[in-house]
This record gives sequence, structure tokens and C-alpha cells, in this order.
Amino acid sequence: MAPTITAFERSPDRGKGLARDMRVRWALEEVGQAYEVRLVSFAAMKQPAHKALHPFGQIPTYEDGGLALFESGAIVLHIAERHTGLLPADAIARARAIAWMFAALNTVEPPIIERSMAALFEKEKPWYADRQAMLDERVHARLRELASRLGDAEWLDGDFSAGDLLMVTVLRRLESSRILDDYPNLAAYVARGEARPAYKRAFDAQLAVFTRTLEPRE
Ligand code: GTB
Repeated sequence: MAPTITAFERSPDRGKGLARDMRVRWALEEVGQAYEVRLVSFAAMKQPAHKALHPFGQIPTYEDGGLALFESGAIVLHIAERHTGLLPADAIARARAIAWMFAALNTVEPPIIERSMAALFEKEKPWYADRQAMLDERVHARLRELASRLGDAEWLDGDFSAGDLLMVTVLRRLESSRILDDYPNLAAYVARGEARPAYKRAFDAQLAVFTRTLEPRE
């Protein structure tokens, strides 16, 4: 049986692939694992049936046989550990790739999310401009360091890994801000990720959910 993941019935990003099911879909596509998708509404996510799978009532979740997982990073790690293609076989190189997974989710993603949350929910506050300048600088600090480490390399540490997969999805959250324009090597890195056939298949699948829900229903 193919694993089943959950995704938004109707993603607020209108199919731009910014919700976190995208990274799980991409990982599954990279390793060639077929999967089913169960679409959930915002209301259904808060119901006991979904909360039994995800304690915080969110997407994505992952079910495979007796295993139910939440947290996109844990799901991607699980997929990467059970298939070849997303983590190096060598134990030392594998540990370094996993460190990049944590870096993407623990070090780079938080300031990016905080900045976008402030733009969404705090724009009308009198102190917004000052706070935004501070949040921008926190994002830039991370990007400067990441750009410096990546340099001219194709991927963060050798071959493409689950660390790159997560980092690219995290950096994509900045696309509408144009902040990545200041970091041409990071912009090119994201473009390389997006050019991967597995990425494209995952992107098209999540976009199809959005365009399908726009079609008139009988
Ligand atoms: N740490 C968890 C993980 O990595 O899996 C976070 C999961 C999470 O934030 N899920 C979000 C969710 O279910 C969807 S991805 N939210 C509903 C809720 O909390 O009630 C976050 C997201 C949502 C929308 C956009 N967008 O429209 O651009 C981008 C990202």
C-alpha cells in the first residue's frame, strides 16, 4: 500500500507550493515512492480524527501501515532513511546532511516565518516599521551566512540531499519578497532545486489540487 499524506483542501497560497505538504511530496517524488493524498479542510484539521494523527491539528501528516507521523521534517527524514537518494550512504556524510535538515528548519526557517507572519498580521500596528526592519535584518543575517557557506557549490554538502530539499522549500517562502535578489547564489540554488524533475512533479500535483477546487462542481 502506498503511504497517505494530508494536504490543504484549498491552500491559501493558491497552489504556489508553499504549504509544507510540498516538501513531503517532493521527497516522495525524489525517491520514486507513489503516494495517496487525503485533502483536509481547516475545520476537519481541528476535529478529533485528524488530531489523533496530528496533535496540533495541522498538515502534513503521513500514514504508512501502522505508522502515523506528523512534522514535515520528521516525515522527510523517515522517507530519506527508508529509500536511497536523499541521504548519503556514508555515516559521516549522512550525519552532515541531517545537520543541514535541522539547519533549514531550526535556524533558517524561524526568522523567515516570523517576518512573513508580521507582514500578514501586524502591518497596521504603529510599531510595524521598526519591527519589520529588525526582522528583515535577522533574515539577512542568516542569508549572508548561508550564501557564504554555499559559495559556488551546487548543493550544501556534496550531492543533493534531504538537507537541500528542506532548505530550498524554506528559501522559497522569500520569493515574493525579492530578498533573494540580494543573494544571487541562493537564488540560483533555489532555481536548481525547482528545476529537478521530482520537484516539478510534486509542484504540479499540489497545483492540480488548487485548480481542481476552482472548477465548478456539479
Ligand atoms: N512544524 C510543522 C511541520 O513542519 O509540519 C508545521 C506544520 C504547519 O505549519 N502546517 C500548516 C497548517 O496546517 C500548513 S503549512 N496550518 C493550519 C493551522 O495551523 O491551522 C504552513 C503554510 C500555510 C500556508 C502557506 N501559504 O498559503 O503560503 C504557507 C505555509
